[in-house]
Amino acid sequence: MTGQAISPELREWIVTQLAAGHSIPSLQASMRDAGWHADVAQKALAEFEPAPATTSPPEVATPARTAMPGPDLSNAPLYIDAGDRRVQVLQTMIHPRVVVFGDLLSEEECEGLILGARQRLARSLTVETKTGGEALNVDRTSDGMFFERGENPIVARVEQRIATLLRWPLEFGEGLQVLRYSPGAQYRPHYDYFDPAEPGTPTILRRGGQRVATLVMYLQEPEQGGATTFPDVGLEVAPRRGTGVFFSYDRPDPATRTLHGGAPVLLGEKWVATKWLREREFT
Ligand code: PD2
Ligand code: ZN
Repeated sequence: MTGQAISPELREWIVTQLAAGHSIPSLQASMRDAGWHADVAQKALAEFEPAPATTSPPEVATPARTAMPGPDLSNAPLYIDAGDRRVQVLQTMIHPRVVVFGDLLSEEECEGLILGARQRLARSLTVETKTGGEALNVDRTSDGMFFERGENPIVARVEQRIATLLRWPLEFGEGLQVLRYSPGAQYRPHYDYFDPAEPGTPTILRRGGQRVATLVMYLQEPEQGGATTFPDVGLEVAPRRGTGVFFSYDRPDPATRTLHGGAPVLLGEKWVATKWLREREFT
């Protein structure tokens, strides 16, 4: 024990010196010169050392959304009341979140959507994230068109059913897209969310934010081929007429494991209607 105490007067002197712009090492030297023991000086000055700088946290990936579209599966139901129709739950997966629905659309609804779309088919355009516009896409060799939201009574009825089933406002959905795949046509594996790294993405996001979920509904089944595939998890959904495959992605990131594609149609024609759901109202 040195017998030298850290008194209130000493503390006050340190505060005054620091306020005058002197550094802690220089105060340590002054104290030593004035006869203070080095360990006492160090202990007294340690009280006034700035807290060590905390290292900034590592950069984190896009945070996951919390509110997401999806059916209520809390009681492991075999059927879900989607308002005007009792829809079957055929298969579910947690990661990625995938739900296959049976009896989602009636034969008449499938026919009606095909009839309304057929005259308006054009070689499919996909939203071109490099520019924010649309472009012919070699990765998709189907023909396609978009309905306006609520464009005709069948479209409006199906959209309301989807909103009820997936518990997501109708207004947050894009217009239904219809695709026709002839033999050989396919949709190579892709993500449906907009790539945040692409320069055109901010423009696209102005209309309702990111896509957060997809529902692909099969309107006409081919004789062979045409499954919707999820290569990351080895899942293939058979394109049975009237059924639909739903999947959601809580961030625009491959970690969602929602890479998916339309396998080549081998025989016959495959028709689908796709509903994409956005974070907010799609205008
Ligand atoms: O038609 C399909 O199976 C399919 C596959 C992948 C449709 C889509 N994506 C889509 O419409 O995004
Ligand atoms: Zn897709």
